[in-house]
Amino acid sequence: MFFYADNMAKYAFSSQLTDDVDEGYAIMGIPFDSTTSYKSGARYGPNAVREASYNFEVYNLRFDRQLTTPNYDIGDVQVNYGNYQQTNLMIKDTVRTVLEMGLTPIAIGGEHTITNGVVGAIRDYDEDLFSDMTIIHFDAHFDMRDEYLGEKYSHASVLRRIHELNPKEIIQLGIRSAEYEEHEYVKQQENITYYTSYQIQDNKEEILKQIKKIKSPIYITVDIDVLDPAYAPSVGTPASCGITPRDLEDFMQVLSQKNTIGLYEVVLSSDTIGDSTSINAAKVIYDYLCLQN
Ligand SMILES: [Mn+2]
Repeated sequence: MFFYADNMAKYAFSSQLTDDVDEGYAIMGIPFDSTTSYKSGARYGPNAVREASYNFEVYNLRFDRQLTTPNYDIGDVQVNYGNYQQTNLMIKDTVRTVLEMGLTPIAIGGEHTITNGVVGAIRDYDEDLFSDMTIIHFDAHFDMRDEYLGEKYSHASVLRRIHELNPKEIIQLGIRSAEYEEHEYVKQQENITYYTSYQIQDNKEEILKQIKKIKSPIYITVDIDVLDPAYAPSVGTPASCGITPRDLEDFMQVLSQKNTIGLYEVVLSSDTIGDSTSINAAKVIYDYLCLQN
């Protein structure tokens, strides 16, 4: 069932979900922030992204596509602030319902911790699919700490928890900030590959070629702090020397050729209209949907 609070604000290009819908994309906000350690406010992300989407054209010039891909903004998942476990259950239930309807989930956060719920729902729904899945993770950080500030389910350990669920592979893109131990952990794992933002700046074409070779279904998770703070300053833990929105466009173009099971985006935005973080975050979803057309 949907645990959601209806939200008057909808993603600009979305339609009303009706009972006869059995394909397309379900957009949901997950306005949860609880473990954010530096700059909090990720709960405002979903609405900031929706608001920014109103500025976009139906026609996407870069990709020469119209955004006619069916998508439905189902509102916000009900969250229990300060209670990760409870929130996680409500996310899992909502995502499972979406999957059972034949829809692909697109979740807008909210802090990164809740990707556990979205990915966990996919695993519960189809374990074989999950064990064959490649997770594509855009982030300035590995998020691979065993725990952070004594918390196992923290934004800084979310990919570690997902790795423990045994997906086929995790590919991390745009990394440029880490704890020594988590870097050691990542290097020891055969099914984790990472590319720093510096490698992307120097060798983007080569890395895109590697991504093109992926055969398995993919799940995409984007922490918008993968972008340089020049393009996305309103994030929980900003880190210099990030990639550009153009780089992200190029990756989305290649990823659109793959069988995508879901997309999750972590955003933190100010409530100012025209905030660059919200515009660049909304554009990821816009490009993704245009490219599915
Ligand atoms: Mn991050």
